[in-house]
Amino acid sequence: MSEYQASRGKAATTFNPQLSRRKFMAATGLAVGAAALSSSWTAAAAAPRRALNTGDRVPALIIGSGYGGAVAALRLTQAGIDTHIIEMGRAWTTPGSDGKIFSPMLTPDKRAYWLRTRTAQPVSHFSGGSVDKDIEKYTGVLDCENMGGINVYQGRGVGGGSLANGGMAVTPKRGYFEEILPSVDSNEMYGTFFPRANAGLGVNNIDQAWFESTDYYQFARVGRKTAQRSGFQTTFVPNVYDFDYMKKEDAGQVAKSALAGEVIYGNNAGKKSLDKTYLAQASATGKLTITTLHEVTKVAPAASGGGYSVEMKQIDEQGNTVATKTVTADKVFFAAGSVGTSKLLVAMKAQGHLPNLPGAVGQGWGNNGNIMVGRANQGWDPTGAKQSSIPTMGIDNWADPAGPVFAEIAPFPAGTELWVSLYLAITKNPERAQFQYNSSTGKVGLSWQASQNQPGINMAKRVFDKINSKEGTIYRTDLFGVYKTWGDGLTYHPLGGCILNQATDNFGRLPEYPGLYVMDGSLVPGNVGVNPFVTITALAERNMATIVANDLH
Ligand code: FAE
Repeated sequence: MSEYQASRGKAATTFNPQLSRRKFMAATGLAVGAAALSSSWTAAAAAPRRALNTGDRVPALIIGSGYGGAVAALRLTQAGIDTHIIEMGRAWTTPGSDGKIFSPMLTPDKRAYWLRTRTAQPVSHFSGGSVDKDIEKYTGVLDCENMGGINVYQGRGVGGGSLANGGMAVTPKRGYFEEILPSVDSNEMYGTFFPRANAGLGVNNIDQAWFESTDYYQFARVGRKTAQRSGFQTTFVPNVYDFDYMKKEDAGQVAKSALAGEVIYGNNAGKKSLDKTYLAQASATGKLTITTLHEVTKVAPAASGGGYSVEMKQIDEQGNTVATKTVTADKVFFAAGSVGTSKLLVAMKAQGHLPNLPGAVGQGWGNNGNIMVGRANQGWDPTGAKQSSIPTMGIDNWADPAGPVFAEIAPFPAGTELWVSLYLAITKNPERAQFQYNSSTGKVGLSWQASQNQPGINMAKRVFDKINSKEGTIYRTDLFGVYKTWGDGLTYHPLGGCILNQATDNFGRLPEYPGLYVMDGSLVPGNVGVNPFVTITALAERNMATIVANDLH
């Protein structure tokens, strides 16, 4: 008998074993944040214009179109530089046979996952069994990359993580930011670059009166009430999902996206992903080209004429290589994400293509302390059959040295009452790992071990044990495996591997190779205490301001 079943009587929790796993499939792993906008935004979406070809020479090439890449693209194109993004994923602009661009949430199809034949849902189990299902192999939007000891979830396509994420737009606590990045002028960050990033991303706040009244945030109100009764502080969290659009969804005036549970497989409306914001603006300069379904595999100094030779493979929508190309770029911006950039740079150093890169390249990776967990509420605390997929409330226990946790109160939109409170806890786990090149396989691995999650679990446990004890409730042990309480085998927040002012100079330059830059989450030292994309965007804004002013002419 599971811990859950054993305590049912005591907790008087309502649980329907008949509830089909299918209903959960949509709801699995929703500890995120995300969304898309009205048609005027869609019209502005950045579109690929011309694929690069062997022999091309370009002034600026950006590897990856997530937050770091999008900021670099906007600031370079505004400075008048012809800029080319190489993105391994698709442009998410063409509807499928169902008329929608992205896969439905409850019945994920090939559009949901990056080159997998079976889904890898973050909340992987329900009531004693796996909720995963077979799908067609396709260049879908969400990658679950197994890095040995941990599954790292990442967005794939024009817009990177912004396509798949929950949109939670959190400026980090100033004291902690200063602790992790002491070389960065925090006055400038909090006075100029965080506000610039929030404006560029289109961050907005939920109408609190609507939050208090709508059925769709019952789950968050229950999460808040139970946290506060145990003495924990809660806070509203801004988001890039357009909350006005969401209210119209509720009123039945527009097509539902967040209120239809869409998030980690993409939002068909409502969300200001990067293709609607930074990339659309960069595209509007007329100076941006995006080459999709091309993966950069090698960067090395060009044999003649200066600059860098960049090799890439072109893939089809099933992941098969259909061509290899080599172009030359005067400047190359690595913005392939913490894992993508670190893997590339570690491989280039080990293979002798960029041998002078410092030893700090590949070091200091962390999972932002991510731990997921679910609680079974009392029968009188329903979380609602209707749930918005966009989180907007967090439990803030960061100041407690024994349990430093910022926990997103996550939706579980299964379309039916579950009485489950789900959380994505960001803990202050100090554990770090390194990327290492394996010369026999030619691949780069990550040294993270499952045991390195324990400090994070201990921190989360301090918070949720207290809530359970106060409420007379228990953990759900059926969501992350069979009799497994903690969702500790995955992260949504890979950070580090090429840390600012350690692997790079204080602005993301790789000084051993003038003209090479790092501009993404790999600059952030493993943990930022909140959901990371606002920090990644603001740091990129800061670094690009210096680079544009000093390095371009
Ligand atoms: P990223 O956005 O990952 O972009 C890198 C891009 O490079 C991708 O488009 C790749 O396809 C591409 N790429 C990689 N390698 C290559 C290559 N070799 N050649 C060409 N292209 C390549 O990097 N964060 C928040 O702040 N709030 C949230 O609510 C939130 N929820 C999340 C939910 C989910 C399900 C996931 C997966 C993430 C979530 N995150 C959230 C994390 C956030 O999306 C992530 O920190 C950023 O996307 C990282 O930005 P980067 O620019 O570092």
